Amino acid sequence: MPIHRRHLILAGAGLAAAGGLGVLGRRLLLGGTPPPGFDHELIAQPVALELVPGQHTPAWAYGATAPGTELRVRQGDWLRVRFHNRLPVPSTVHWHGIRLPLEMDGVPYVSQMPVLPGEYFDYRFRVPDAGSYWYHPHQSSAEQLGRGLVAPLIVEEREPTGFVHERTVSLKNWHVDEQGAFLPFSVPREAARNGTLGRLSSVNGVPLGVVEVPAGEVTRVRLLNLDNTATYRINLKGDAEARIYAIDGNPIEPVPLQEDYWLGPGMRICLALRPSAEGSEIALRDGPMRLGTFNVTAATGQGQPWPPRLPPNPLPEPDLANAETLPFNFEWAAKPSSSAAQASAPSLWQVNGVAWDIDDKTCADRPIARLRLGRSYVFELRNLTQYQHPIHLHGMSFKMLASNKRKVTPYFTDTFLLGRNERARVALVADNPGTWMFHCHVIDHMETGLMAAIEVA
Ligand SMILES: [Cu+2]
Repeated sequence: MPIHRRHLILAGAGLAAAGGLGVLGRRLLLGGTPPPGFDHELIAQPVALELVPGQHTPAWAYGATAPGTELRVRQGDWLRVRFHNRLPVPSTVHWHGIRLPLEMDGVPYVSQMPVLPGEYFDYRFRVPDAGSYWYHPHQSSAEQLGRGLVAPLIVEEREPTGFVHERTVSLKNWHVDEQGAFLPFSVPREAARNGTLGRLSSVNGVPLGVVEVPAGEVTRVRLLNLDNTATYRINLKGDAEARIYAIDGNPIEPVPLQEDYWLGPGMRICLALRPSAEGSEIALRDGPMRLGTFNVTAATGQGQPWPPRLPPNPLPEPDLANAETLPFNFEWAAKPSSSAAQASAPSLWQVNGVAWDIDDKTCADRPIARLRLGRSYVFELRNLTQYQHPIHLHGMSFKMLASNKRKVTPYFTDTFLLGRNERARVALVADNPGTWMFHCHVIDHMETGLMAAIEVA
């Protein structure tokens, strides 16, 4: 299967033509030729984890832990990673939420060929936006993410933000039984509903994990949902004040974290957390269920007031007055397959009447929308199902504008949790040439049809 040459040549070349970017945006996005070499060696490999006491789980990990090695890079700098595949299967790395050239996007047969066992691939790109991101394979995703191939990618602001303390809190459920053995990552009966849930939740890879935060001082807590399926209804129980500073990497005007915040698969929030009393604990919860605990330690004496709003990322502002509106319907579409006996995944969901087939390497040759480079678009997202879907777009961020289910203060994001029967309007500038995946981040929804390609040229 040939790679789309035309896209590889265009990738990175079209950004200069994009309107709406300030000088900073152009400087950050237009990297020119990447410097040779690499700064990080990322090894994907089998690792035995002890998730269940006394039992080994045959996980796959980036490095020695799952979630894997946290990569950190400064906004505007190059991220240069040599990815070594020491797994028994082909894999790729997708950098969730990062606006980058297509050939770095990690989608097999669309942006690159799979990296075979024993091979390596150099990922090199500039990171235009600060915030909390993550990386994972885009191949056999239910199994590869399910076994542990997920990890945080933190892009630091170029200037001090006022936060002195910082913690990364990665959430993931594990599909394991009482002996630590893996259970099926995707079951058709569940894929046809909310998705196949793991049974054992974890915080930074530890069931009921503990994170320490100092008393009376503000800590930046980067909360990442790296799970295949779970939407966590995030709330805190304990004596602490918490404010949301950013959604999916992008700053918002800080607002208190009040009731449950619904954090769908792939989504992130940046919290500022100020606990009161040393020695107390704050439960991090999913609805009524405890996921983990913040243990409040002694003040460090570096206490700071609440930092101001984080600086905005250099995102292009959609031109709504001249934007073309495109409808996207997300539908339930189970139909018996004529080749059901051979099919590895059933066809259950579709976007605009088309179900993605993960076994058909030519699906991306038939994009469901073709956008003109540099133009603005409004996407009308219609969820015609009884289940919620975290809708994610590669290559570009979009601005959430409105919903028929909730009041929206517009904000930029890469993933929007589209509720059951919800209709939402989002807008973007098509400033990044390529063929970009547009899909639900419930992994077994994605693998049973809820994915599409959008072309920008
Ligand atoms: Cu979905």
